Amino acid sequence: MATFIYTHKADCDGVCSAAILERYVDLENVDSRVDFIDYGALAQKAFSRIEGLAHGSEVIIADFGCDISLLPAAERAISSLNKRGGKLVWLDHHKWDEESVRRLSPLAKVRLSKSDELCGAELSYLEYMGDDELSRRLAAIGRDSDIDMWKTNPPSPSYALTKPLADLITYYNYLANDDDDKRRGLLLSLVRKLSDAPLDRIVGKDFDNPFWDNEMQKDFSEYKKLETSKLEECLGSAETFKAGDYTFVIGISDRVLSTTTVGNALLNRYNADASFVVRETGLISIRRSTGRYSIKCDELAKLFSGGGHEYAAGGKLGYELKDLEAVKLAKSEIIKNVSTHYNA
Ligand SMILES: [Mn+2]
Repeated sequence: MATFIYTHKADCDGVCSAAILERYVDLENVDSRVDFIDYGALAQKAFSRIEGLAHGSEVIIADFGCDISLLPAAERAISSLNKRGGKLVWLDHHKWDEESVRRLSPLAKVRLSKSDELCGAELSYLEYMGDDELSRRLAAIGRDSDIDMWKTNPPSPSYALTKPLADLITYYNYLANDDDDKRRGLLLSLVRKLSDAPLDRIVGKDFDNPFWDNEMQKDFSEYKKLETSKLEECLGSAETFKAGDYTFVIGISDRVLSTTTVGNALLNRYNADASFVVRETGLISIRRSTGRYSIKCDELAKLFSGGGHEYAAGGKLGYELKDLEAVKLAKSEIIKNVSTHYNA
């Protein structure tokens, strides 16, 4: 019997969820495997693995949501797991559609929170490690990154570790590119360092020296150099437009940059009310400026077949930005859709 843990690959909340759950399986002294999940192919892969797990396996998914596109694979995987005496616990704070909640709730222990109530790491901490101080602090980092840090502009994180940790996660995803095993290796080393971390470094306020580990420090410096040059490139070529009573800004972002970082940098540089960060893959991240509660990012994301939170959301264009023509088309499409939305 073993426990299989899947958490969202993309950010501090997912990685801190994994670190907390890693502490749980260590404490319970059970065999375990930590892996990372994301929307699309990675989730399909995870569900087909879960479908074939050995008798009595336990699965925990944290900080990752189900939607209608994943539902058939998820349902099949959990049913098959249950038939073989296994069980699945799913902890999340993304917005689920009703159909997914209705069909998965009888099959698994599904614990959902509102997006800004409890993050994935907090749900993991409360469910499994309620007595553990380090887990409580790791959960606070997840919360800082997902919910609290971006409430002020510019962001002033409560923990020195949050922002550099978010950057390292972005960097490792970048280095791995599409190599799932490489990504797992890089992120897992981070998870192990966090689950074993000295408590005073997790809660530390040393913003100049947040890391306690040479490898983390070295990787972080390399990331910073790359980030600076790519961010300047993006800010320099950004475009603003007005719709409704608002000023919007569009930036084309290299995938090494975290969309959160770029979004906030664009909002600051152009004093805009909301930002559209477009990646080469055609994915769009939408973020509003502090206090612009009247802008609903999830509503704007729907214009691009997406969704998310009111304060931040994402969608897609449906094509890649391979050349300047595609970039031009992307910008004009965003301007047109958003203008139509506010004039309707
Ligand atoms: Mn989260």
